[in-house]
Amino acid sequence: MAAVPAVTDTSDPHERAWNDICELGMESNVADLDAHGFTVVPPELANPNGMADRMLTALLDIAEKRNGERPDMETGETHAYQPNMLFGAKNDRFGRSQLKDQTPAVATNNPGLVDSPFGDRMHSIFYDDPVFAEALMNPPLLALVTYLLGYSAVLSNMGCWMKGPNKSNFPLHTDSGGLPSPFPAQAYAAQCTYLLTDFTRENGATAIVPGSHKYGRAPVGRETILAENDKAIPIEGKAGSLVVWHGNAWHAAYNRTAPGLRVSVTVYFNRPFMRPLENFIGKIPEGMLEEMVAKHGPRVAMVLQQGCIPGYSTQGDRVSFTAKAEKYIEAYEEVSGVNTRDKDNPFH
Ligand SMILES: O=C(O)CCC(=O)C(=O)O
Ligand SMILES: [Fe+2]
Repeated sequence: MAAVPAVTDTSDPHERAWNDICELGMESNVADLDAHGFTVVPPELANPNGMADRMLTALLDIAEKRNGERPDMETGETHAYQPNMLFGAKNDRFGRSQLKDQTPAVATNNPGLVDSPFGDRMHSIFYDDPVFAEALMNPPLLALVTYLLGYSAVLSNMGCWMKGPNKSNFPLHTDSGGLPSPFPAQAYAAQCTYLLTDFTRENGATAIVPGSHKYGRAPVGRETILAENDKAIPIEGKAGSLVVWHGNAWHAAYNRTAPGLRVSVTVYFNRPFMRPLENFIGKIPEGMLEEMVAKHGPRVAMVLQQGCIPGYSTQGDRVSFTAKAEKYIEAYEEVSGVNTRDKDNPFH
């Protein structure tokens, strides 16, 4: 039984966020987030209507289309021991035509970094299948994101990680969205990871240092070496689980020693004044936004950055960008009763 029960007056955004958590029975996930900086939501809650399997199928199709080869889930041969390449770029195997002027994705001064720590990273997947909008608007995910970042949280990017057997750990880092240390205590970013295959140490699970969201800074130098941090633990969970962590938490990934593939989708959020990794303003195909709003409600437009005003370069742009954003903000506020303009309130 939570010390503060669900409330009926939901005009206060903090109380409203807590109400959402209680209605979903996710009080212990919030306790995990506060105490340890991360939480695992089990498939019973995180995976409605076989959503994880539908995402996996969509991603295998996307990979086949983009790379000309269907990923080998059983052996992981298609993704094994890939070279360490730039995050945004593709390597020799994944997207051969894009192979040009590449630099390593993560610093090579990290001992043991002899191959790619993440295999294939597939970016900009959102438009390829409607299952990704469903995953974005999944109530348990949004309840935790709202708890961390408020009702005005926006999607920074959504992408897939597909990793076969490899030798390199992914180094420890934070997802604090480029904030310099020391960090403010409250979250400015949150990472949500859908596990589409089982995560175990052998399967190359994400690693986390419990409680590190309270360190107030990012790891530097040798602190980034996973093998040297005896406080790091694997985040283990069944396919269909959802892992959420506070942007300030120190995390990494273990190398995969087992055959097969580790597949996950990350849904990364930040506060609305931060520059997102992926740009959704003016990019969503005609009719798709309206369809999503009809299906998921007006918050989907806000989450997809439509309430944000992009950088302008003319007087006219400033005026028309603002008017456009206002339209989405008003529609959301009218239906939800949430006031997202109260910028001093961390839960706004
Ligand atoms: O591959 C992993 O599990 C680590 C991923 C990561 O750093 C992230 O999702 O922010
Ligand atoms: Fe990360």
